[in-house]
Amino acid sequence: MRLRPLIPRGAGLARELKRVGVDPAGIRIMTPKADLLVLEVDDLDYRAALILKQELLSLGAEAAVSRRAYRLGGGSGPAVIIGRRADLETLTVKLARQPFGLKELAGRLRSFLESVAPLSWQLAGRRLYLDRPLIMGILNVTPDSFSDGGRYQDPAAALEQALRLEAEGADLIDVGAESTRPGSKPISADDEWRRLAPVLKLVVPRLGLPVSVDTSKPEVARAALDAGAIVINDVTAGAAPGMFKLAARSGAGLVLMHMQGRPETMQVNPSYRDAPAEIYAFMAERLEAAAVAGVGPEQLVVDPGIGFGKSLEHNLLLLRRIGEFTGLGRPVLVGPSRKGFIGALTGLPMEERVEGTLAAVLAAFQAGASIFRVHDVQPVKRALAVAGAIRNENTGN
Ligand code: HH2
Repeated sequence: MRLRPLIPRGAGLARELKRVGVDPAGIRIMTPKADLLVLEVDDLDYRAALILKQELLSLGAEAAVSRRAYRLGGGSGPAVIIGRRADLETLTVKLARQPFGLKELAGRLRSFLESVAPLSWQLAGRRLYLDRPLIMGILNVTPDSFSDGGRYQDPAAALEQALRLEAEGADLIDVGAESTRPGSKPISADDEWRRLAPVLKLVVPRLGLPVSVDTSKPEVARAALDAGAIVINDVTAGAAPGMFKLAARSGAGLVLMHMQGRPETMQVNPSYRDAPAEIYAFMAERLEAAAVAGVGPEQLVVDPGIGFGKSLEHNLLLLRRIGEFTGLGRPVLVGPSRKGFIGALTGLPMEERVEGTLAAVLAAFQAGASIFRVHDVQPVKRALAVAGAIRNENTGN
């Protein structure tokens, strides 16, 4: 089975929209809408072709199949898939459960999407490509984070840790000054910035990697961007007024994470009818709200928020079905690192959750996640190098 693009993708559209006088934010929102892929599958079982057509129609896309596919008696032949990238991403998830060679098609389609048009993440002036998994190393400059609280508050210790994470293979470093562990109390913007400022001042110029700031306060995010951070990691998915506007104006990357409730009480009684479906709908709404505020789709990444208002079962379900979130058309980030669900499953304390973290990262990677927020960069880097090579003919290095 082979996949072949029939029509080159719409390069040059951004130039044409600029000529028409479209606002740069508008160009960022509109160009992906014209990003139509037309792909021929050279040989597909006719039963598969008809399922393919149904699935694509349900997404508002199309599959052109031979008239012969509708005759009794079976057989196979070529088919043509027509859809936007986001539709085809969703299709890979849907086809993975279907018979008659569609599972194989799902795998080919996913590799194809990654190779011809890897998703990318725009961070102010920089762009990260998702043709391989990315690692976001965690640097908490808090007194009370659940696993590394109090260790890197001193700016010199923070710098040393950031350089270690870089040397171990992190692709970006996420600096956080307010713990969001279950039961934690919020702190003021002034206190948060007092912790962050000296660390960012020291770390940003010394680090070759993009720096992300883990905050949900626009005033803290703005100061961090001024200090050289180029990603905002917002565990409230842009809830505070002004956060989307800040991202739109600055062009910074923005992680939209889902949380049910607030850290103080979120683990009291988390409840969902269907956690992945509800969180998917939430994310679709936040992506839309961000786009309306002028944030370019390429700046955005989605994260279901492991441990944020979720029971053990919810966390497992989300990791198992994380591939569904690729249907949103943006890279999926996941942060299982050393979290409570690993302790619950293994009976092990924080310092002994590396293997559990690795298992969660690899399962999520295989299911479709592509950015991993972790404390233990080196083992995750090594494991993903192998898992990436198995999946993609791509070494992950
Ligand atoms: N988890 C934590 C904090 N920030 N951001 C994203 N996008 N996704 C996550 O899963 C996530 C996050 C909690 O972990 P940690 O930073 O280790 O602890 P604390 O909040 O206690 O500082």
